Amino acid sequence: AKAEDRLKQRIIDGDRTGLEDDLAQVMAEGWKPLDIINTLLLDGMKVVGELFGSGKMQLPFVLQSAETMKASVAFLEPHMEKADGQQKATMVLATVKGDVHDIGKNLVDIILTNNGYKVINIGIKQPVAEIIKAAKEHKADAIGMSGLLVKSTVIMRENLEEMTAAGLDVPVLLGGAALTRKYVEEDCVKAYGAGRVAYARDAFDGLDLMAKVAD
Ligand code: B1M
Repeated sequence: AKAEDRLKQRIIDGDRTGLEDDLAQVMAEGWKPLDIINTLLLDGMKVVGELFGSGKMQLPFVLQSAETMKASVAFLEPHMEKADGQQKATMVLATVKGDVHDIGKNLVDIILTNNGYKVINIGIKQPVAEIIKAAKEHKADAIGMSGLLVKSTVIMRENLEEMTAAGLDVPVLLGGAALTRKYVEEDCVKAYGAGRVAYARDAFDGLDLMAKVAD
């Protein structure tokens, strides 16, 4: 098989032996690190999600796939193009309470950081109080909340209600597989206010939105 196909299969199989050689080979063939992630690796992760969702793959194997994804991103990250110049604006970024999924969140971190933003990544399972605290402490220009579980979409709306109650006036970006644009633009906007909360379909969408709110 070609290194491209092997990489996708490595994510599905959670197979890390020789991973770096394949990544290096694909880069030598002219692939850009972010394109490797967005096409080859995320294609593999999509298959993992389907197998997991249909009961054909068990959790420990999904974890191996996630670890392979993380190792790949860590290997590719130093090879990504970086904008120079001063830091443009600050985002406090978290995966919401009760949710451990962080691959998408960490991609958002990498892409914003490489484009000159300062990202305060406070991690997974973050209660809203921690997000608000960090936003105040770091004088955030934006807050990013990620979450992949259906449950997390409800938590996000509740968080927005609490942020409103706390008098917070920081634009919020929401992202994650279980969200829909409709849910964000209808329910979440009701909880936090029009023009203050936006839906990011993927990490690049997040970058565009960050540029709009912060520059
Ligand atoms: Co979980 N899991 N998982 N899981 N897992 C999903 C989400 C699921 C859809 C799988 C399925 O059933 N098909 C399902 C959710 C079902 C639901 O809620 N309806 C699910 C489940 C059920 C669970 C557990 C409950 C399983 C269990 O314990 N029985 C459990 C939950 C634990 C918890 O959170 N409390 C669990 C655990 C895990 C692992 C730990 C094994 C592992 C996560 C490891 C980790 O992240 N460190 C895992 C994985 C890997 C997945 C799938 C297979 C892949 C997720 C992923 O990393 N995708 C996932 C299937 C799926 O998503 N369809 C699944 C790649 C990543 C880059 O995509 O994070 O969506 P994503 O990010 C995208 C966009 O969404 C967006 O940008 C990225 C692309 O550029 N984005 C943002 C995300 N956040 C953003 C923020 C932004 C902007 C854009 O701005 C702020």
